[in-house]
Amino acid sequence: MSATPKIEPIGAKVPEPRQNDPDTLARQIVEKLTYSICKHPEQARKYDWLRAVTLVVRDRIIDHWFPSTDRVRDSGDKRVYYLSMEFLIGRMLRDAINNLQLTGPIREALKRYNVELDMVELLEPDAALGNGGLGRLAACFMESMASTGVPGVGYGIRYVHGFFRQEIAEGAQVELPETWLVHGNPWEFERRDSSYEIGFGGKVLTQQEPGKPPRHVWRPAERVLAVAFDTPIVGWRGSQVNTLRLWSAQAVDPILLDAFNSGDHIGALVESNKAEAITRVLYPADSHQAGQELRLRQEYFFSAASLQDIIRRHLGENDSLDNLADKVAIQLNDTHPAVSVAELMRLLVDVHGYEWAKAWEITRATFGYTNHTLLPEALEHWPINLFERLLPRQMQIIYQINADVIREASQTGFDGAQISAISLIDEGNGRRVRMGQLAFVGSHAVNGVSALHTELMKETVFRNLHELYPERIQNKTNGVTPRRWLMECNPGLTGLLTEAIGPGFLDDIEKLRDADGLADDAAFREKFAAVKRANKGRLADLISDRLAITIDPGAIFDIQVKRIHEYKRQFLNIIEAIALYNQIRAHPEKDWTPRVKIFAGKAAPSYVQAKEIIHLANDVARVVNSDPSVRDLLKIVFIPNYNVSLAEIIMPAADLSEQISTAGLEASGTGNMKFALNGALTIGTLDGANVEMLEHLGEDNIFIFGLTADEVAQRRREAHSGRSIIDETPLLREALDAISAGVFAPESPARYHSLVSNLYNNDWWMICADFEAYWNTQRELDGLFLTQDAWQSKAVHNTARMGWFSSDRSIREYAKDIWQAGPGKVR
Ligand code: GL7
Ligand code: PLP
Repeated sequence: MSATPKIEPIGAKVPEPRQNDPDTLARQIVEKLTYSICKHPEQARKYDWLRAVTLVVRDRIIDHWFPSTDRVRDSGDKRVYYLSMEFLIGRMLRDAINNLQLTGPIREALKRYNVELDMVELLEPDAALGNGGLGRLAACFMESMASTGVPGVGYGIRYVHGFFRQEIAEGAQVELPETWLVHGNPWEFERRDSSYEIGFGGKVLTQQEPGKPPRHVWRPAERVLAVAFDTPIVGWRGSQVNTLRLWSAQAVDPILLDAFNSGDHIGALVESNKAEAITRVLYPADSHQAGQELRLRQEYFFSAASLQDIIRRHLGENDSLDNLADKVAIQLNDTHPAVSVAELMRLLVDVHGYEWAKAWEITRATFGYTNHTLLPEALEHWPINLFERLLPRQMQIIYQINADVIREASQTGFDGAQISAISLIDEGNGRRVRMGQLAFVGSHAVNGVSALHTELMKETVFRNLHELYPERIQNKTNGVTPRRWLMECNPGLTGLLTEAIGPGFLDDIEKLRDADGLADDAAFREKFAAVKRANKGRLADLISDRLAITIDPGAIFDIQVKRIHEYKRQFLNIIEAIALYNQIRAHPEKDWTPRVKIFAGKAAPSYVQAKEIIHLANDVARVVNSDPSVRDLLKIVFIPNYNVSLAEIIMPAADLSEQISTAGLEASGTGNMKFALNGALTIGTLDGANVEMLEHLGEDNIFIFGLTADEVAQRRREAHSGRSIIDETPLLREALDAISAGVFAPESPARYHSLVSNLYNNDWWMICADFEAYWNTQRELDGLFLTQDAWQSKAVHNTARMGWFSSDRSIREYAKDIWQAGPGKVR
């Protein structure tokens, strides 16, 4: 018998470090084309190049991914799990190439085949698994955790259809399905070995043994499978690669074979369709609760899968769950994953046999909760009967938590009104579970996302809970990643800054401060303005290609891009545009500063007023843009389908950023930060993070107007309406009259009657109240733009002073104050 050949133990061979020179990269790209895509370079189509380049980059990420994962496991360091229903990532290739610093060599390698890297990058679909600010923040946080060395794992949902594609037809929004996965997704790895059963419905069995607390066993009526898909998130300079794990729902039995064989071909697939529906689409509701059963299923599905995964990993490395909170921090991104609090209690008590009090201690020490909005319509609460039917054991647990909290409150001397305010059950509204209260009591730290928002949390929605647990609320002001939102989207400015202050700011964005003095340097200002001008040219080209509207890059680019919402007040901006239009026509002899007003943003499909606002913007644009009497002094543009990739072109091209929400209602904003970082001046209210921007920028470098949050609250208490203001403000009255008279919608003059009558009767969003201050500030900005030196000097100060608003800073604060993970170890 011949001897068995000796097999090298797995892992004995570490791959040679890869070379990153253009020759090697070119060879490897062709290798991928040949062996992974099966094409000759001569035959390769555009998408083949995208795939080949992605695979080459991916190999290099994997080289960093293994050691990152091993390092965390071997060190026993605490891991941070970021649970979020949304990750609005956008394209990934440019980010990965930038962070691995391969831009130059890959560009060079592709040139050998006459292929442009920029063209290839633009083919990638946006991963739009989020609605807006909240989801985009989660994406910035994932990148910053990798860049600052926090061992973070993101958990979310792998929606087949992300945020809908918006088209504008005859001025109105049309929603179309988004299909980011049609060309496959080379970034993700399906992990069938990490799949879990998730239950719904059924009943709870209670076993009572004498002298012992009752034991509860949940017997779900339905089960679906959660299957993991992993995407690597590579940090700056490739230092660390973290994992984004997204769950996909599948049926436990993919087909009911008996039904199929007996001829019921559709019935055979019913289970499978029902299961897959859970992760089919992202709910397009931003800042208001979707309120449907499928949404609650989504929330529980991804929370339960993530917790099972976390516990399995923990028990693979530790003897018990006793030390869970020492090794694991779980951050709840808004209340969407708040059911996790009840689910972890269920796992600890029912499955792992912990006593209630001990389980509660572990749970509270493990969770942190971030609140992202105070808008009442956004606060999640579920009807008790729905909750009970879908999650019967979790409902029992919530009742028990509630009883404990109420007991504690009574002992503290809370009265009936205070107790009903903190109760997890809303008794006044058809009996509902309040998810904000559940997240609050189940977490050791609760945070707001800007200083103002955090103070308002203490005074409003969580007033009584704050009184009961006064140490729990803290502030963590949002931030944005400077890699995507400066280096990648604005290479011109990045190059100029590197030349002027050296490359130090690339590793520590707060070093941008070194550029502050350059605001007084005329030669620098000129170069700064030239970069802006080139970026405006790029946006003007996009607008000309997509909309056949010609705009002048010499005009002020005045931009408001964000979700369309009444509180964000796009309507105020449009009314100001109409008033300006009227004035230009009435006084053609005046020295008007040319302006292009640019809008973009999606409305939730069921949000009637938001859709009317989009329609109005488009109607006004049509009339103004075709009126020869305003010449090039005013243009209005609505760019359809706002998404991350469009934002990357828009942010660097803005002169003026519109952050004009009704004070007290925008929790933070992050678009405001991206604009200012790229040298736009802000016109804004004292709301969200604008307040802190004012502190960092200085009052000469930001244009604040309007009512404060306190004044808004006061007016609302006084039942303010717009009527008298409209009567006394001719500019405003004439603009509203024009809308009401159908000047912008001659085919349907009544189209905007309800929008306008709301201003007369109520003015809930303080549009009339703030109109005059807004108008005056805009005219001040007109004057400033004519003195370019002064404008550009302020613009330079904006870029130089925005470093603090980096998500690296936010993440370091979370790591230190909430997660107790990685500080000291945070690079
Ligand atoms: C939001 C806030 O509205 C927004 O101001 C904030 O910047 C963002 C991230 O913290 O969170 N809250 C919310 O529900 N959505 C947001 O964008 C949808
Ligand atoms: N949507 C997209 C695509 C974004 O890039 C951003 C932030 O830049 C937002 C929404 C949030 O914008 P805002 O903070 O202005 O609401």
